[in-house]
Amino acid sequence: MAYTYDPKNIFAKILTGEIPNKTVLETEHSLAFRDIYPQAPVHVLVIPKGAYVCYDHFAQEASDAEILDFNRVIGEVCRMEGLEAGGYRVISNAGRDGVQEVPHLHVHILAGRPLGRMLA
Ligand code: IU
Repeated sequence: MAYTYDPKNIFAKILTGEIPNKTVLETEHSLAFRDIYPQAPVHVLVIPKGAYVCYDHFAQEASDAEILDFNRVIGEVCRMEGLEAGGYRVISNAGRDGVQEVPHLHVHILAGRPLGRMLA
């Protein structure tokens, strides 16, 4: 499948600095920042800096270094936010059925309240 990345999406603008964000952690290949409409006491989004729409796009085109960094940042944010004891949820919405609003790969890290069976 050919992936079409929209360079004007909101997370692309966050990456260029056009739109401000509350950064939690930034590395060479990834950025973690607080969701502007938090659905839990902790709601952090982690995105790769590269132009990837979703996980399957990332898996196909990203370098090993980008994939390693992205996954490490997810775990590191959980550690930095002190989520080990209470637990957390990591979720990524993709495409139409996944109800993905922003077409730049991101995972949600949710924590700080019982999350029940909610998906995000
Ligand atoms: P989704 O998985 O694509 O549905 O999630 C997009 C998230 O991006 C959603 O939780 C929004 O609150 C969040 N968000 C944001 O943090 N900053 C923004 O400027 C916009 C959306 I627009």
